[in-house]
Amino acid sequence: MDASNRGVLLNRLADLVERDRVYLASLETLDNGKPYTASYALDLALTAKVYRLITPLQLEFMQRLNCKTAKEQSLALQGDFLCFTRHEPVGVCGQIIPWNFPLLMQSWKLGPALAAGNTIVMKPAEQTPLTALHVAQLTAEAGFPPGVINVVPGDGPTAGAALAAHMDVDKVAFTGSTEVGSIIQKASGESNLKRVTLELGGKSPNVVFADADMAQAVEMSHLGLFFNQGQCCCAGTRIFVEGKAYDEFVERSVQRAKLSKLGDPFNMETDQGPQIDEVQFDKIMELIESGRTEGATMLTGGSRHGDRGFFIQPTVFADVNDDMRIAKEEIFGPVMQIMRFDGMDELYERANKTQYGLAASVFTKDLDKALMVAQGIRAGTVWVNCYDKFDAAAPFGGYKMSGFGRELGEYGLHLYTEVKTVTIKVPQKNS
Ligand code: TXE
Repeated sequence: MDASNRGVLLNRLADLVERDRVYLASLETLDNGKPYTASYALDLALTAKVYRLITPLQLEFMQRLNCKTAKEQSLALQGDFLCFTRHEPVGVCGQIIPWNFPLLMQSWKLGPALAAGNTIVMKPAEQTPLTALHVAQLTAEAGFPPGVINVVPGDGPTAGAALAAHMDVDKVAFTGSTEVGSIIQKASGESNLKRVTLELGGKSPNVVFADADMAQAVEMSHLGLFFNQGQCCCAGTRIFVEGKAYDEFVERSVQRAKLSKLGDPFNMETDQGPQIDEVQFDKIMELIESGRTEGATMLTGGSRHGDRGFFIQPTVFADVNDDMRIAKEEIFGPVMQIMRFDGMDELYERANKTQYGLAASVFTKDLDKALMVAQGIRAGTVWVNCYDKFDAAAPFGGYKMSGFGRELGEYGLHLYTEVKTVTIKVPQKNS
């Protein structure tokens, strides 16, 4: 099927996701526990957008590349030869996704892979298979041929590992923990050297300068940490606040955290639902306890909310130092760490002192300073005066142990293609 026809199908899929928006948003909330208002307004809106926007992006990308190669490569090649490159699908792509954004992660993987012409075996997370299965049904309704998209629910160490080790799988795209990312990379090395792209954990620095719009910095930092119950790979979990603004920022952040409403995710007033499961709940509570015993100041939260479900009070720690576990380990829960900094050199060193490099942000009215920080922090994404701004055209992925490869944008499409060079002997070439 050629690229434009694939585009028609992806557009139809976007239409169907929009048609079933209420059903999908309800199913996502039922499965994951995130507030319905967020499922409906954010997850569903962005999911449909990815399926719709990846198509023009991909057509433009293919046209531009093919045009470039026909023109430039033929001329560059010495002697009586013409040369062009084809951008072909990688083949069978295994895609393993996590539970924090089931629909969205599915679209980030399916959209670019299908746009570039691959076939897919996808394994959703064991905690959240429901919406992935409904979308699989929608792909059939949209008209994708049988066998192109296969969604296979199952456990990580069995179904996931089978994909990573399989000799007939040409690529694995994975989003999840850094530990499992290493297992997948190793399985590729020990099987058929399948291509691997990994989007893993993070411990993202969020830098707030004293000259920032403080109301905006507090609100965005709150969102950057507590959104999705704190279960975001790019959560801004290490907040470095410039000395002069430290006390004000801490006080306002605590007030803001206290405003969050926890409870039934189907209640329209709810801001925060339960954590995904007991394993994650226990991990978060244990890290909160470590923050207390290591001497950070806990200003709000710190306990279970209610006695049913895995709800955790929004928690804010101040006076955090870089060596505490809460400053080093990915918590993946509603727990904010605020640290103080004085001076740029100290800032770069401390912000980069992590095995991760997924995202970062900076709040300031001084664009020079913002650009210096954007350059100085080793992370795949830097947001300036905003947080969690995603778009189908903006590539996303990590430095260091946050993984490699990019999803979305032109860079994401590259990673779902192989480049083939075709060289033709001609009788004579003038160039
Ligand atoms: O992740 P796993 P878990 C981080 C976060 C969280 C921690 C553990 O810190 O607390 O990871 O979460 C599949 N071969 N993130 O245990 O196990 C699994 O079935 C192949 C960050 O849920 O990595 C699921 O589909 N696949 C993150 C997916 O991997 C395997 C999102 C993710 O699960 C496998 C989630 C194996 N051996 C957690 N073992 C992010 N980057 O957004 C498991 N899986």
